[in-house]
Amino acid sequence: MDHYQPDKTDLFTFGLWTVGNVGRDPFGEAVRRRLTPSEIVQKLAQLGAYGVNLHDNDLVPIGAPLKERDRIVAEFRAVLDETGMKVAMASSNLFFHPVFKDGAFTANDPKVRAFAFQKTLAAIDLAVELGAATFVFWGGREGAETDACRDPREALKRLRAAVDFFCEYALEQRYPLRFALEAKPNEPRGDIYLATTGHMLHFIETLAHPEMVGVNPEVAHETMAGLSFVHAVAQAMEAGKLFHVDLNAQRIGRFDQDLRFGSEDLKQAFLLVRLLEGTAGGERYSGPRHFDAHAYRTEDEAGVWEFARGCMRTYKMLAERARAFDADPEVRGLLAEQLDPALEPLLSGYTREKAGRLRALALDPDELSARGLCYERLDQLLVEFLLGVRS
Ligand code: GLT
Ligand code: MN
Ligand code: MN
Repeated sequence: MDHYQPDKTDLFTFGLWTVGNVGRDPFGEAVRRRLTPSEIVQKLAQLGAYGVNLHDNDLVPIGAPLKERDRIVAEFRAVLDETGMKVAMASSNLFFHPVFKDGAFTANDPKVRAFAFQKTLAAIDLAVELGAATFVFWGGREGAETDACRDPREALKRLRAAVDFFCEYALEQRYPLRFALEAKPNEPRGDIYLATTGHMLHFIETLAHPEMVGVNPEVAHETMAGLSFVHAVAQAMEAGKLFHVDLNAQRIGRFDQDLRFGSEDLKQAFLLVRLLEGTAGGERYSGPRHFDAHAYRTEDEAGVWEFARGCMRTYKMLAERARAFDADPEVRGLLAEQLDPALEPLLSGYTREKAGRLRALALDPDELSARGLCYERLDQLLVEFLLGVRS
């Protein structure tokens, strides 16, 4: 039996736009034919995925008459039922059509904003109809090339008004839906508002219904900003806000590469999977593992499926490596050495008595700093586990 063969319990998902990517870039045309949503669902089911994610227009063309929409949705539902595949997440495409060139919810023209609201209301209905539990907002066009065009504070107010509006709508309709905000620092806009997951986490606390809204961090986006993705995800998890996650790979300082999961910076990928799987003891992330990535432009259709297999296989290999690492007696010993359980209770929950006891402790900073922490050894062990030299 192949240890790394995925199945539905792994909760692996792909956006229709990920394996469906035709390889178009700013310098060249499509290199692959467009796969139909049904083809994608069928093939991913064979490969062991749990489900798919979609934008409204990945399924229903923009402006399609209602009858046409209903026919497409019914056909798609039939393929989902036949394959047992789920729609885990859905979204509204608020970036592709030229109408969104100045943003969607932040556009200066209120008619453009109204169109974005109209489109999103319909996309939310579609998401619920297809059984999606999470609705993502990725505001790719919510930004500016020149900040002379609007006060960024006004943009934030408009974004807040929009998210509040859709929360109210979901509540009124009794939709079992949660919203997840996805940050990105730039591309396609010169600067995108709320550039990182940290920005999003603060923004959420300013909303009317913060409990309905979480984040959807993406490896590539945080890495583009030169930040630690692991720290961003950890902050979201600790706040109970990791509603969804976009996995891919990215080299720092580049355009949004959306590469196959684990294909760059394997060490960060290892630490990320370790965090999500909770192998070091923290709470495990229980949501879908979404690969928001696409195959190299060099690939034909077979290469696309190789890419999809690779994302899932690498995740499972890293999970296995992380479990082995965290079960290793030497690793555990090195981590445990740092701890002093007797002292911990003094370091949280202020009381006057605790403050007094802290003051009375004999702590010699020179003595404390003389001690080596063995992190070189710890990290070398990590590398040896990662390379499979130690198991
Ligand atoms: C787009 C973007 C992704 C987002 C998608 C959701 S669309 O492909 O690059 O990062 O997650 O809207
Ligand atoms: Mn994404
Ligand atoms: Mn991306």
